[in-house]
Amino acid sequence: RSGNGDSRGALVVLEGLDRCGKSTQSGRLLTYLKGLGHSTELWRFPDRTTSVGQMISSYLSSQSQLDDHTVHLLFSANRWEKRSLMERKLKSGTTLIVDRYSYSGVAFSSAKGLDIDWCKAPEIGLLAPDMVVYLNIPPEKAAERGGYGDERYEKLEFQRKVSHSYQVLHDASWKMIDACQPIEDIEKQLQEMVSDCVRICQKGKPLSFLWS
Ligand code: 2DT
Ligand code: MG
Repeated sequence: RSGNGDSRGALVVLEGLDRCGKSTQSGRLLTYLKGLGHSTELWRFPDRTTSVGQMISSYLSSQSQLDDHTVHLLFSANRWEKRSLMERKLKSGTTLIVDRYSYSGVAFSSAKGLDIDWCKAPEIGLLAPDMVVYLNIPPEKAAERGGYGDERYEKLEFQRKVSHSYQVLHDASWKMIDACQPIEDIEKQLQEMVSDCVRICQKGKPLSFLWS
């Protein structure tokens, strides 16, 4: 089912606070789509395997200090360095499930006080997702889930600000899922949403670009 004619893969982005269940759900969604015979890959940003990604990773683990604007641009550069591969994969019929994307970039940096339009600017021209799913959880509930790790942003106080930024950033096209539900319920809802999206992309929906 891949690589035929105009049929392309879907770009599906999962967003949400730390500990909202993105990684669990994106893994399950990958298994589901592969099981249906769709060529599918799971990506995540930041992609810590590149040299830019290693700078980001060292910043997040507080092994290095960077100006807020600088690290914002590194996160964006980390998406730009994957852009052409992303386009090739989608055009060859592979669906990409992406755990965090430009919305995390804007939500986390604007939560630090950076101007939202300044934050959005370097994302212009990246591929726009065909679907954004927001796993919605109150920051307090997320914090109760087995605790955060000890990376830079994993603090309740900051996650409250990020939650607010996501509320400012989201639009009517985002699919909202109540992330406090049982894992299997979330999984089912996600499967339904994504199946529709994959079908529409297979039928030749054109790729679009941020911010749209
Ligand atoms: P993970 O916990 O998902 O590895 O993310 N972040 C992420 C940003 O500040 N800007 C971005 O552009 C992206 C993609 C969210 C590590 C942290 O990095 C934040 C949490
Ligand atoms: Mg994290």
